[in-house]
Amino acid sequence: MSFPFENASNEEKVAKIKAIGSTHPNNLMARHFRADYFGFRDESQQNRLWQIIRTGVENPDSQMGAYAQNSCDYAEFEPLFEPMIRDYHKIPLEQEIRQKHDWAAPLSSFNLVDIDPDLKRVSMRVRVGRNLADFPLPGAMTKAQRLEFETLMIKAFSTLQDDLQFGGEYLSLTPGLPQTIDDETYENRVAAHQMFKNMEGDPYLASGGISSNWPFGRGMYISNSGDFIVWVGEEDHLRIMSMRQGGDLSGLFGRLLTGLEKLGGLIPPFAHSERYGYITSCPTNLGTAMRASLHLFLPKLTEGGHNLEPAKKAAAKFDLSVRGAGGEHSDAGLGGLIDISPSARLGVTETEIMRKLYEGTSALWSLENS
Ligand code: DAR
Repeated sequence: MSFPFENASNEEKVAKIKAIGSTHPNNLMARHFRADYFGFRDESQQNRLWQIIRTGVENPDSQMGAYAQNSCDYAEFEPLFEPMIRDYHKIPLEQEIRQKHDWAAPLSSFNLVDIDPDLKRVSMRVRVGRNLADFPLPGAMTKAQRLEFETLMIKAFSTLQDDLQFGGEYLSLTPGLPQTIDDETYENRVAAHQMFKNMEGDPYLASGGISSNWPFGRGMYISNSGDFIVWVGEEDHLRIMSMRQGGDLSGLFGRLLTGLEKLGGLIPPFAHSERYGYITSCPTNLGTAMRASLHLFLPKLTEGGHNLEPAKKAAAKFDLSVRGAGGEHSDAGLGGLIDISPSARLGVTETEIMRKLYEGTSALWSLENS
């Protein structure tokens, strides 16, 4: 039976969190939680605090263990969030947290074929998370707010779909809309790695309220060219991404930036702070809110695809994270196909992320072929 947190006393709540911290030392919420957090806050703030940390209490194996519920939470609950953010993003106490943005990649293009002509058909993807300042974050949205948000995005997409470079269509999961797709179409789009998976199956998101009211207010815009996609209503309000085969990382980033600027001109402002950059549900995504990744066949560094650990260990030296080609919590694919991505999101710029991906790929490719 799950811990009856809502009815527990402050002392019982603190004891539970400390117990998680001792059995799951990597749960950053439990690691940094302070006993007085429940003490000095009024009841409404205590309820908000519980909604923020609930995911880390109900899922002790969490990596971060907290999801912001409103854009203001990072400021209002700073004593809780800052130590977790510094720990995860490896920002020492003496270094000020002040996110900078820079997409201006140097003239020399980052093209993987410069590393090896064999890398001419690599699957690359770069995405950014964005949330509108005018709405609660996904964990705290009501069904009505999710539908209101989707209606706002459908209006913006009705303009974007006439754009020469980004024309496309919006596919909705909300029942009863003109854009609603059937289950088969949805499953096909998921299998094609275009649409996001059913979020109800993710216990971390469920505890954080992020998958509530599924599938209402969820959908995807895809350009006719298929290389520009916007997820609506996933872990953040929007996940805006460019995905291509090939090696031209600079072209991929340029495509995303142009699409992001066009879409941004059609909708209200994004939630952003001087300190934390673009505000996201999960503290792991703050800053650039960017995840740039590519799929590489590394049979040697994955022991034929049976063990991610050697690849993870090698990649960590270049500030890269490794996951299976099937996404978060998946294993290596056939032939040792893995997904590599720079770990840093906060305290680095967009261009630095692109450079880390390029240079890290070069280093791993050399190790694989040495
Ligand atoms: N389950 C969350 C995931 C953290 C990072 N991944 C995200 N945000 N998709 C955890 O705290 O482990």
